[in-house]
Amino acid sequence: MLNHTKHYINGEWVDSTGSDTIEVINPATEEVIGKISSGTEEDVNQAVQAAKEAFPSFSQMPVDDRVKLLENIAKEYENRKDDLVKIMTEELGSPITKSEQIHYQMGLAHFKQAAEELKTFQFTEERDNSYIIKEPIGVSGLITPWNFPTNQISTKLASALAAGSTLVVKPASQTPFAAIIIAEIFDKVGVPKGVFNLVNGSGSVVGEAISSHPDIDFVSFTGSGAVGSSIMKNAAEDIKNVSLELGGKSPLVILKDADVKEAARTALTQIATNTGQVCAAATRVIVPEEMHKDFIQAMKELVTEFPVGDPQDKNTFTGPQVSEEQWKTVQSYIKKGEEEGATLAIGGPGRPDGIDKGFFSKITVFTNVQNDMTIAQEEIFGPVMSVITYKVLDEAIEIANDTVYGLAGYIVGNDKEELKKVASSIRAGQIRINNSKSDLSAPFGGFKQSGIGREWGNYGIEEFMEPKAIMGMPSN
Ligand code: TAP
Repeated sequence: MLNHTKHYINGEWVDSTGSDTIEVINPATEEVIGKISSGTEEDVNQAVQAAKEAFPSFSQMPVDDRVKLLENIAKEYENRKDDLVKIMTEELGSPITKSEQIHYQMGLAHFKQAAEELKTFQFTEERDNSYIIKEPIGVSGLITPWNFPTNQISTKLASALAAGSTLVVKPASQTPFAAIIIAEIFDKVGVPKGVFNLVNGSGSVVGEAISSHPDIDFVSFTGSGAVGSSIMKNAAEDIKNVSLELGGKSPLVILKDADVKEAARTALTQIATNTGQVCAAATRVIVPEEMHKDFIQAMKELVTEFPVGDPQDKNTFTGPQVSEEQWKTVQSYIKKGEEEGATLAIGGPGRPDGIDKGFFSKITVFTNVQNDMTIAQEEIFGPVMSVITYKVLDEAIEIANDTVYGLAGYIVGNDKEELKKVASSIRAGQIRINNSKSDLSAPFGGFKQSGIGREWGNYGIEEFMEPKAIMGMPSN
């Protein structure tokens, strides 16, 4: 049992001012694996005070020293690889190979990327009659979700440190242990006291206390739209800056000249990765009418490449949903899809055959989906795909954009003009063509209800800064 009932405040592990705890459950076994403190408003006040006191000095830390700090964090993160991989397999239920290849690696990459960005980051700019300085924004509150425990937290932490801002972080209560390891890493490398503070606890107490705290200048949040909206309302009270990375219902447009098998594999990978618990996942697949039959057939043949099961098994591709609540949500959407008249082509309700414990869903594909059905409009956050057909490309683009979200878009095909047309027409923050690999120096974030602001690379660092314009500065 992992009992971590302390918070990390002002460079020390300290007891909570409250005595309540929150249990953490392994979603594959349904067993309790540990507990954390259910932090209080007073804990947040202490953490904010520490971050506020640390700000004047940390914001002046020379850039070279901040680069060194980020590099040292990356090195120590590598030293903790086994611990991070193990804990994300247990607390999230991520298959062990994916915990390493995706979760561990992405967490590391953001620290390395921020160090590189900082080496060339333009902190000043001269214009005709003004001198512009980018300054750290101040005390920042970071609130992160459970779906990528290291990635979500490290992109924010790396950007905040690179910018020279100090912070208070609250990780998701379902996956707090990876964040605790990151706190241990920060402690080990000697991040100056008060710069980084971690308060565990529920969103309704600790998260609320962060988003409404008068001494927090900026809140960077990743998670659901509903919570994002409530954070924005709290932040509006004292005109705090916010950055929101919210949900998605991203389209995958398959062009008529695409290889059917490649398209089918791409589509399945999108919903099977991280059990569909990916904000940028393509969950609406828009396929030419004449390709539909072959496409579904190809997916039926390929689905065995994505085994669902024990996260400790190296051959597993897809683990359980993170929690019973999330499993029930996914199941209710599958039921809703059937009720609304979509046709089940693969999977369906309940656990996969042979599994009788854990929050496992089947990889599920619906066909005959109309884009106005609930399963095509709402974020399910599970391994569930809606396949929608189109006759002409303009119709595919219209369907792709017919959503309140705009986080990402995907295209499979070869015709250059068509690829360009679709890429420029989808209203979303990131477009990926033919399984192109990720680029952590490029901005990540959403149009429309997918959010406000951008993470990753220099765009992420800018979020933790304010520009200041100075006019009339004597030249010497
Ligand atoms: P949220 O409820 O949005 O939780 C995300 C983070 O916000 C967690 O740290 C949570 O704390 C905290 N939080 C909850 N209520 C808060 C409040 N009133 N004020 C401030 N912070 C608060 O997401 P979830 O429940 O984990 O998942 C629900 C749905 O959100 C999913 O089904 C999915 O659609 C979406 N989601 C999206 C993303 C991304 S990356 N866009 C990630 C996760 C989930 P606790 O953990 O203590 O509740």
